[in-house]
Amino acid sequence: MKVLVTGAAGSIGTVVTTGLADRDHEIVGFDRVPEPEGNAFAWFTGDCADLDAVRSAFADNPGIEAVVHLAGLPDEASLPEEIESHLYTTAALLDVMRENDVRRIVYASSNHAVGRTPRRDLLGDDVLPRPDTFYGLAKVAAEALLQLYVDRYDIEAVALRIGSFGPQPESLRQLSTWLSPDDAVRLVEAALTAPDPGYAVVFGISANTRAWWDLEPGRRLGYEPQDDAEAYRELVGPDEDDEVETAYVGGPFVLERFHRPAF
Ligand code: 15L
Repeated sequence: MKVLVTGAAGSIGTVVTTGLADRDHEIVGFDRVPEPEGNAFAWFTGDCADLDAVRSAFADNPGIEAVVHLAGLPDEASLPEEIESHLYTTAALLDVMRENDVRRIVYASSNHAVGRTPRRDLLGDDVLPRPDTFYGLAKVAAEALLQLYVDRYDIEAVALRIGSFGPQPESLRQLSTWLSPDDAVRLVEAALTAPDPGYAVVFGISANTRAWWDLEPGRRLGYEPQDDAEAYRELVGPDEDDEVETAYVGGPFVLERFHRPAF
């Protein structure tokens, strides 16, 4: 499948582009940073909040069949910055997908879309939006936009509410929320190739023994995670922040130090 991947130079983007290319997908990387040295696939340098840049990326790379949208601020910023980074980029991609008859988009949403939800047993894909930050709020808005385009047009969208992506879990909370690099590739490939997902929400975590989120909706799309954060439990020492980090889904993002004026 020929796939445009935004945020291709980022930490998750680097892993996902390499992993998808290894699985015989044809990658077009899209990022604000120039093509990295030694890059092995097509590259477009631009900002995906810029409609003209997105149009050029598609025009320069005919035959794109799907979009994986990973670009965006990874942390809290002002409301306008978050809205541009997550909502406007998604809107530009969706409109240009429609212009080019591209149907499938896989979106890197975040657990912070529901981050203010108090921790209880397993959360399913039906949990109501409850952002913990403007970052989480912009993810909610982008998810809603995807739903709107699926309902209105011939678009299929899978929103991945990613937990804590990284080489290994680094806190007690991350023993529950970790998404390993290999599972990230499995997750994105499943979301790209699942038949008829309509609009689907999937929590992006590995097969963690202490998972906070139900893996069943992902399994229904063909996502079979192989890693478990528990393998690293000896490396994660007790920390004074553990209690607050595990009280809410969004962990540290609920803390007062993340509060800021909207503008
Ligand atoms: C995210 O969505 C953030 O991009 C990342 O910085 C972490 O906070 C992660 O979630 C997490 O919840 O661990």
